[in-house]
Amino acid sequence: CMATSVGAADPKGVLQINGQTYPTDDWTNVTPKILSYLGANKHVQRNHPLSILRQRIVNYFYAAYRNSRGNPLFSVYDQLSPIVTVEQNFDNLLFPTDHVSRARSDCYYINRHQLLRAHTTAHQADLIACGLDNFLVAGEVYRRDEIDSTHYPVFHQLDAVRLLTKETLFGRNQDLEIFENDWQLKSKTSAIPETSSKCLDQTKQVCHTLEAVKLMEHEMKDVLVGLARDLFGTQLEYRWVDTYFPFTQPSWELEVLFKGNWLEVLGCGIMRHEILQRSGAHNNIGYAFGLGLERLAMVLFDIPDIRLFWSNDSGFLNQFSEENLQKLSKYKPISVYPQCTNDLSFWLPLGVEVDTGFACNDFYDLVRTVAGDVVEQISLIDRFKNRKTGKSSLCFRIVYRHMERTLTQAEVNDIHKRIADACVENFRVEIR
Ligand code: FA5
Ligand code: MG
Repeated sequence: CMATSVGAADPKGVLQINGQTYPTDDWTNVTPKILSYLGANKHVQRNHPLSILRQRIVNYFYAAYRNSRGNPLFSVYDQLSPIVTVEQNFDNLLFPTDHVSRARSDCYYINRHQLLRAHTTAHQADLIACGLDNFLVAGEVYRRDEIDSTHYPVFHQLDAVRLLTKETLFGRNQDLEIFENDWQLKSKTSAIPETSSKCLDQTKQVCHTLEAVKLMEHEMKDVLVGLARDLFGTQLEYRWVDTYFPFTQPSWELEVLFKGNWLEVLGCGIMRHEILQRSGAHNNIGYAFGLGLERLAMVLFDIPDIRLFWSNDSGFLNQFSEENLQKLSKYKPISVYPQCTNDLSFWLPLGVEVDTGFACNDFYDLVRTVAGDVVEQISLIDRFKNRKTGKSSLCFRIVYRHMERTLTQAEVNDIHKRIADACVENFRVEIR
């Protein structure tokens, strides 16, 4: 019932998505299976753990920031279309043209110009250009990635932007400035010298004053630690880790100590002024952050496997309720069904090299398309080149497990066979 051809779209073809027609080209790599997630909207589904977590975070921001009349300052966008342009996902956010995140092997492209957003930050510049200055964006994002209990090609993010003016940032100290020297006068048109391009650089952007950046950093970190305490409890241990994003500088990740491990919760930073400048917010300074809902929800609800968020099983869904958002219930496994492991080895076509000529992500996508969610994990366990024949061999270990029942060996063998056949057809390999 599912198409088995992955990434090899008809160059003259089109894709129909929600009644809209999109041209495909040699960049198209979105699969029918992936497209089936559009509109699932788990983050707004009643009583779904992702929706409960989203509401908790939104409520925290509503309470943390109010205007003089007592109304929430932040507005929320949680139903924006995940189909975005390369400009929205990358260019507007100042990703260098050769940045690795743009690769076909990492994103789901509809064609050369459009893709399924890889982060909810893709909407940032547009919303600022609309005149918004305090907003949250929640939705699902799509990334081609490895397969295990914490990675899934579709997961959910929540992003935030807060812009301040000189008046809101400095209050009574209006003799302070956001911008160095005459930057404010020039900043509508002049190019901002780049202080960093692709590497870690924790210095402030040259256009900002140190006092503006320090105040922003302080407010942002305060509010984010407050959020982490609201979710994990006031006793929480946390740390800030320096990091790099193309669209913020300086940038940090917040990590929290949970059951003995440091867990990355979110990325954040002072927004690159060029983004604000291009979106008509040249008088503002802003902070932004983005967090992953699944990763937090797995910890907060004790959910052991990321696939459970897609379960329609009432045994799973009935365990959660949004009646009392302050009380997060822990997940109780219904039962654990056995795993079934099968290896798949094949020879690559002559001339295709093991390390350069074969993208494992293509294989993972093909497996997802053919087998769906019964595949729990895939690992590359062996690769070598036969000196005599010149052919290269790969061996993948595939772990099968159904979330709701026991799979029979015959069923697993049948799925395994279909994966092998699809590999022969799509990659012209020879099963060993
Ligand atoms: C981003 O996506 C940035 N757009 C976040 C950001 C926004 C930074 C605004 C600064 C300003 P990153 O790829 O690290 O960054 O993902 C952000 C969060 O999403 C991570 O902290 C993590 O919580 C979650 N996340 C990332 N990858 C995965 C994954 N494969 N599975 C589950 N959660 C993930
Ligand atoms: Mg990260």
